[in-house]
Amino acid sequence: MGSNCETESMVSNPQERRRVGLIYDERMCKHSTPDDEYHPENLNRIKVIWDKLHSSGIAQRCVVLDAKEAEDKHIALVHRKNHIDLIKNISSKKFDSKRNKIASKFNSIYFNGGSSEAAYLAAGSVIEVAEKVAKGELDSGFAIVRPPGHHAEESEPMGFCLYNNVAIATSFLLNERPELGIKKILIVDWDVHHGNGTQKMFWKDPRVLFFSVHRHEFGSFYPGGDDGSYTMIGEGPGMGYNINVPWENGRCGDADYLAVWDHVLIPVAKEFDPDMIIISAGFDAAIGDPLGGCCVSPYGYSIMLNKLMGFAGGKIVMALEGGYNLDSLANSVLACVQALQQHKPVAGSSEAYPFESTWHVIQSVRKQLSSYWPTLGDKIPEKVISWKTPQIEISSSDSDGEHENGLIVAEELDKAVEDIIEPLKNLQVHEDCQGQATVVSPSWSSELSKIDIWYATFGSNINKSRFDCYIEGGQMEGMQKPCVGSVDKSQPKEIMWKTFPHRLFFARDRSDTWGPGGVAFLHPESNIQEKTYMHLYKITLEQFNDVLLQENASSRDMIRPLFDLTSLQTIETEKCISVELVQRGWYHNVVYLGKENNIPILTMTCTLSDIDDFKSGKFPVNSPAKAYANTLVEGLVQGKQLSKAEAIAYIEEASTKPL
Ligand code: X5A
Ligand code: ZN
Repeated sequence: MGSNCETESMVSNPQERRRVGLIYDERMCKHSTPDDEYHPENLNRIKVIWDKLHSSGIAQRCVVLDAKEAEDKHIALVHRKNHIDLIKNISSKKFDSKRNKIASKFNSIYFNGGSSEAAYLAAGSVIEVAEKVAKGELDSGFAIVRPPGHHAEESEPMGFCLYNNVAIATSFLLNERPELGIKKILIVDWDVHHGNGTQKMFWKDPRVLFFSVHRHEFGSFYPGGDDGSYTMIGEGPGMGYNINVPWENGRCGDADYLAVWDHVLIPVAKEFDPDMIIISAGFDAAIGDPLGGCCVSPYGYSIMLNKLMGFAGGKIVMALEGGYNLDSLANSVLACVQALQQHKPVAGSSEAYPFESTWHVIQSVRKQLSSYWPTLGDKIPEKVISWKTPQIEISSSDSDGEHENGLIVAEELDKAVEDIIEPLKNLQVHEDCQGQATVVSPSWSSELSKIDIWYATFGSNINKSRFDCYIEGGQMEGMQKPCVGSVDKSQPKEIMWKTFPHRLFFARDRSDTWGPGGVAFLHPESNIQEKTYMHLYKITLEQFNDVLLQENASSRDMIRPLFDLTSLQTIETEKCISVELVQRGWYHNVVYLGKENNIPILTMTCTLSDIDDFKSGKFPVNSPAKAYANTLVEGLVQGKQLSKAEAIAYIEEASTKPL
């Protein structure tokens, strides 16, 4: 029964670093959208991971393996011939003219000349790492691959996935390398999306326990439908060997994932006793991911991983799936590789406790599967479920990385709560809800509505009536279409003018709102030679998010918040934060301009790299459209900052002086 204990060698020398394999190959960067238009699943994902592992010195302590292309006969273990033929040939010249049309027939798929090779390398690299781990040449490994795999079905690429890399490697070990003794494989799919492809491939197979935790929202979250429901438990001999944990809402974080680990995955893993664990390691449930809307920290991932390291003699193979916030992605992978090396989580702490819905989901899953996994039939103690204090793990110093019931002892708790609140204390929180309740509030919008910031405007929003359109909705003269406004339509609590030592300039050649002509930008770096007039509005962080959304012409059904409490804390030291979620927007760079009455002053503009592109002529620098320039002049005059002549000269200078 269960191998939830460490091997002799691990116990005798806990300091000893484990042999961790890594695979990365630049050829996987060549898979891209046909005209290189922006796509979240892009080459930078694996590049930033590779860079981070090197700059931190971690890669140098790993075993770096060469990528390999998968063989068709191994791919054929899970994919049909028509699918293999398609992926094999799609990048060839003779498909040049048909490629886009073929891609459009599938769900969320693009192809270019580099797609085939990347797909073969991704699948082959996961096989390579898995085989080396199975042989014992490596303790564990991480295949840093793209395109991802878990949505790919038997005869259909989908959801950015071409070949199902993890399923191919799993079938390879079970069917092609029986001599290596890997008879039972646990697949843990922690990508924020359901692993529909993998689920189907092992639906009736009791040798593979497929576990997926994902946003589901009753079937409305990608890939949608009932496949990801907890009632999908497998069929025939595979019954009970398919476990879905479907989140009912976004914003799930460390506490939710760890509750599922402690009360579903880990107990089942003990009973299943796998010979190897393969992780469909997407990091789109990470904090700040633009698609996922969840908030798992690198620390959280390292604990999840560390708990799994107690099984299968530590034989863990990780394969990259999703993950679209480059910083979170790189930091999360780094934390995982460190955990693999050291068999302990990285340093850190987590705030908050699981959602109530998380306990409901856990209980539904346990009930659904209790006849297959008797341990799930036990009742979860009421005291565990009814916690009203944050459930925090400070660090995992004991050998199996678990605290009793996931709880921490009382004196540690006080300190841990203090650690969480400390950095947030200096933020101004409204009287009606102070302290801890704010920190652990489950609803981001009500949380952010309690925080004030100054939104400093330098473009047409210096004109109060124009700014009102962003809050109340509506259209003013010269605008091509109405604004939707903010959810919270209350007026700014205070308004004032200030100048800042930054360069104002006009670039781009048209905007949806004002038509042809340049749009105002602020150079993100300060320069004492320069002076920009800004109109400051004291609004809530929630309203600021709505303005960010409108300034970047994004739709409201995007996952929010774009800019949260963590961003607010970070920006005071970092000075700028590029908001991943609206990366294509021109104003996605939030810049910190200091404080006024102890409230942070924020604005939004372009990034420093855009400045380079404006300078090089890659993006145009243009004078403002007439209607737009008039709005600015009017704003400055009405705000009593400048006379009409001075305002015209000010705008004129900003639009003509070279960058
Ligand atoms: C691998 C992965 C997400 C697809 C989302 C499509 N795919 N809207 O994260
Ligand atoms: Zn995903």
